[in-house]
Parts: sequence; C-alpha cells; structure tokens
Amino acid sequence: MKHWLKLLLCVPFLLLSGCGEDEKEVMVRQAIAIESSAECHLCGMIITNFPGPKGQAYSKGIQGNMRFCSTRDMFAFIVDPENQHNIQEAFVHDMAVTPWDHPDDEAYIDAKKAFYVIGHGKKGAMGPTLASFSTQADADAFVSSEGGKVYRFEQVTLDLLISMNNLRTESSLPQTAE
Ligand code: ZN
Ligand code: CU1
Repeated sequence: MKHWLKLLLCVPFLLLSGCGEDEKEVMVRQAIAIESSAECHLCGMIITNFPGPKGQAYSKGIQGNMRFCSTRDMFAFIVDPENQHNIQEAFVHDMAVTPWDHPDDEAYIDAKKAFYVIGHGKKGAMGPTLASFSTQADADAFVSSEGGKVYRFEQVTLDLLISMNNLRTESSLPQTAE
C-alpha cells in the first residue's frame, strides 16, 4: 500500500521533470541575419551581393549555421549523401513576401515545409535556382507568371538539381506545361 501511494505521487513529478529535460535537448534554432561579408558555405560567394532566395542550415557536428548564396547551393549541399542525414533545421526565403533582388532577413521559413518552383526564368546567385514559398497557392501563382513546376523538400534530388542547370543551357523545358 505504501509503495502504491509513493508511485502515485511520483508519477506526475517524473512526467514534469521528463518534459523539462526534453525541451532542453530539442533546442529550436532559427535563421539568423546574413551579414554583408558572409560567404556561401558551398561556393564562397558573398551572399548578399546576389539576388534570389537564400538558404541556411544546421548540421550535426558543425558549429553554428551554414549559409548559402542560393536555395540551389543549399540543396546541392543537402542532397549530398555525406550530409543528407546530418541536416537538422533548414531555412529559405518566402519569396511571396520579399523582393527577389534583395530578400529580407525577416522572410525566412522552414525549408522542410516549403514549396519549391523549379524551371522558371528568374535567376539566383548561381543562375537557375529554386524559388521558395510557404504556401502551395503562392508557388502556383509564381508558376503561372514565371513558369516551372512545384516540388516539395523531399522531392528535390541531385538529378533534379542537375537537370535544372541543363534547362538553362539547352533552352528546352521538358517538364513545364506552358
Ligand atoms: Zn553558393
Ligand atoms: Cu556561388
């Protein structure tokens, strides 16, 4: 009877303290402002000198965040099998709320939940790039004015990134409707 009572008193306390510890471990990290001297983690270009959506990511074993000149370079890093499983948080600009030529530091969204348009005519820091949006409706609206096709985070593969560059040089757009 004593044991039973002890257990009853302990359980809520254990649950509470358990919760607190979990929250400490799952530290939510955010996108940060990109200073004017920051270089792309992949190609070394000065990020803020170029138009188009940028990317940021946190990875296991790497201190601080990695910043990328373009969504294209962020994905080129992420889809690399060596990095893929180490990626934790990732962020991209929501291009529905910020100007293409100078995306704002306040306009970052969760990259894993974003919608991406590939095959459109707008250029990023490295040429063709992925236009990123927080909603399907915004991505669709962009497709109707700029062309391209909508993809989700998990659908962006190395092959797709390579085909994106070929779209520029070959001027044939195999997957677009318009
Ligand atoms: Zn780059
Ligand atoms: Cu670059």
